[in-house]
Amino acid sequence: MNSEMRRQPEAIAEAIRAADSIAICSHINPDGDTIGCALAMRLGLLALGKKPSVFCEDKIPDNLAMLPGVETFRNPSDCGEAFDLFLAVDVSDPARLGTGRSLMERCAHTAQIDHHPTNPLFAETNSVDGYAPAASVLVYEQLRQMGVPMTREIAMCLYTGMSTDTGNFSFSATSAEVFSIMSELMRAGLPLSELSRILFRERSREQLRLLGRAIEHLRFAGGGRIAVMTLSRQDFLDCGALNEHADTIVNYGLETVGTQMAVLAREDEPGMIKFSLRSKSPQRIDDVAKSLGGGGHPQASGITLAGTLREATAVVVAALEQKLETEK
Ligand SMILES: [Mn+2]
Repeated sequence: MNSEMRRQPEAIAEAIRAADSIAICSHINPDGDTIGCALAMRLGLLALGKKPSVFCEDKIPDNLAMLPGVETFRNPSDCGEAFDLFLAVDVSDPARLGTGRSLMERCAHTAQIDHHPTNPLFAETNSVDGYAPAASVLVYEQLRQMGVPMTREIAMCLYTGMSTDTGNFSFSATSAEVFSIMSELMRAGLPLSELSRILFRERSREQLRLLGRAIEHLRFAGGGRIAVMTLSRQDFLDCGALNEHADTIVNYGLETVGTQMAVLAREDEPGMIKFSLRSKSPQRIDDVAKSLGGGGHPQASGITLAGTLREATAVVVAALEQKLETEK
């Protein structure tokens, strides 16, 4: 981890104070944390009398449609304006900004709030804590630092970010800080049971059909310690499903007793294979992801490789098997 990496809420507050118009940018293939951060920050900045706009290159997942302000997201490539400040949230790398990168280059100043240990600190002002379980934790702290009162709407956004990035408060990075923030969100009127149903106990027909396919294709490698699932372009077509419908399927592989690692290979486009990697703590897979040009967290990483589904999967599975072999 970069030794310059630390939380700097005062420095971010200073950058925000000096700005009027602020572009908040989420990462491509958005998840609950990056969207929750952007929308909580938008509400906080509105409360401070600023002019925030939220950006994301990709479609916002359907299960986040209940979040306040979600309809205000714009594609960075549809925006010709420049802003006083560009603020990236939960973005591990400038490439993950997508077309937000050229928006960033047009803005007078840049800042970011993130929690990925691999973050290269790409903004002028960086508040990055590689140990934080969700970027939403840092956004909470930021809003508090700036004196923004907690509201039910902000609580909905921050809960969404914290709960989704911690596997509904179960991953090893889930900290006491998360629960102390949760108690404040509950006092602000967080509709917990309704939101947790939408986020964790409901899925669309397409998602359920796709899950069936992935489990049908489940096989094991590394002497049973690696669960491998694949989804071809044809599987998506047969299920009437979009790429985003596969987003949490990899976790099912890890639910198999005896597995240490799980991988889901999906053919997002013909010849372009996206891998989701998961492992049970303390087993790590981020080093394998990094060695193949990907990145992420110790127990949750991603890789994209060109090739056929079969060839690319063989490369990733061999790298995971080799890691288990060398750690024996
Ligand atoms: Mn995150």
